[in-house]
Amino acid sequence: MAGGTLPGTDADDDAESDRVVFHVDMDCFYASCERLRRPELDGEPLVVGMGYEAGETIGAVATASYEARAFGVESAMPISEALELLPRRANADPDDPDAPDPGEAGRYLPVDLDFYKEVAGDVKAVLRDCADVLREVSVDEAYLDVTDRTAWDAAAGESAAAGPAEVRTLAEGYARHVKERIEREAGVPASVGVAPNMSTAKVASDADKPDGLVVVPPGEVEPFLAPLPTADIHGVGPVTERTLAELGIETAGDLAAADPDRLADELGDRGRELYRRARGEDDREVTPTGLPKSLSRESSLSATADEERKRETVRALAADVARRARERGCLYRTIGIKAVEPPYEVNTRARSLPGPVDDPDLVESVALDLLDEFDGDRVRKLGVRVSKLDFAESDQATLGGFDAGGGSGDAGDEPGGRDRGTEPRSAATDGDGGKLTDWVDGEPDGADADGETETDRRTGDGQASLGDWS
Ligand code: TTP
Ligand code: MG
Repeated sequence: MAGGTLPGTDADDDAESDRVVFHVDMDCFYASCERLRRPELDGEPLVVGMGYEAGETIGAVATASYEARAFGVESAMPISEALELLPRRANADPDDPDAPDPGEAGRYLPVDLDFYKEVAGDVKAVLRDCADVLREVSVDEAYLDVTDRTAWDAAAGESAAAGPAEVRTLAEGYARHVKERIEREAGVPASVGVAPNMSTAKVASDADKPDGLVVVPPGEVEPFLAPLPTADIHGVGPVTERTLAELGIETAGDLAAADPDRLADELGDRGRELYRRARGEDDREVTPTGLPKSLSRESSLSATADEERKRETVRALAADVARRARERGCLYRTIGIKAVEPPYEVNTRARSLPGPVDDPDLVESVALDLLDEFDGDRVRKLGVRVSKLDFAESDQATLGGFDAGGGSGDAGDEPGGRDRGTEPRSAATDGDGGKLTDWVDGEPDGADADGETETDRRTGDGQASLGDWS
């Protein structure tokens, strides 16, 4: 019977369980992007990270292909440890008796975030096309509300007499379609979790990686979660996991059966939230990705004091940022630059304007003007940012008469000011030691207290601004 409702899923009297939420998480994303442009790396142990180039000593794994994970290599691991587990293929000389066995060696590549963002753009284009509401969480992860595009009904030809877990649903078919489109149009593999709420969809996408498709129909959520270790519940990191273990709570089932007051005593409000998640209760709506607070673009250079090179870079960055602002229909009231001097001295300068503008020439001239302060200085990274954004409809195209030449180095009301701070090091760094701003996942409110977050943690499932500098 086509369109039969699954047993135990009479959604009519429960609007919440009627929702169909997908969580899409790309498989070993940076490594898959590298394979897209170097297909010869398919099937090879591949590590993407930094710190293994000549002269580098510190660095971390950004990601490892599943073949490299079989050797124990994992994200955020120091590169030195990864190299012990999986020697570098370049050192695997068949004529050298002391060299590693080529069959036991891997390829190591540096991070090329710009390229991964391009690929992510292709993925997002598919997702936008397939979702009623799309919430982008990071460069490789998103939630889709597809309730109006599909349903929990059994697919044509499926018998609703089977158990819900066995029946193929329309939702599963749609998820397969989305997965295939991503693979075809962006060229990289994704894992998809399908569930009636966000937190279960998130767990489901992770449950059968890589190339996973796990469907958890309403009515199956609690039994699906129950046997999983608490660490699999979104928001439980190593510290919380230990706290829970001390309470005798090892699985999501234990958590679901625990006393919520006791959990609240130990973990505060998060305790109750995790309790609800373990029971499959999560009524958060999939809301569209929040508007950014700033738009920025930065570019790494091999350290240079060459003025023309620096100015050219800033011009290009300014044009890019201004174009993106215009595309998004947003005005800005602050224009800033960032100049990183080797090794990690981060300088930010910004100037506030009297009013909001959309004026690419002004972005360029203010950015170049701010750059003057670094005349003669060697820089290894430059950035341009517009902030104090205003997305309201407006025709205020330019701000005639603004004196771009005045007050060089005015810190305005931006963070950074004249201080020369040290750039925070993160486990996730781009090829030049800078922070990545785009990949970190959110956890439930307060999860940072767990101490298991990366330096660049963004909270609230991607609510924080895009491209913010710290
Ligand atoms: P993840 O989705 O956590 O990992 P992944 O896509 O590499 O692998 P999986 O198949 O398990 O999803 O992160 C997405 C990208 O973010 C990852 O490819 C590289 C980057 N990243 C870091 O740079 N550092 C980190 O510590 C982690 C976890 C990810
Ligand atoms: Mg991923």
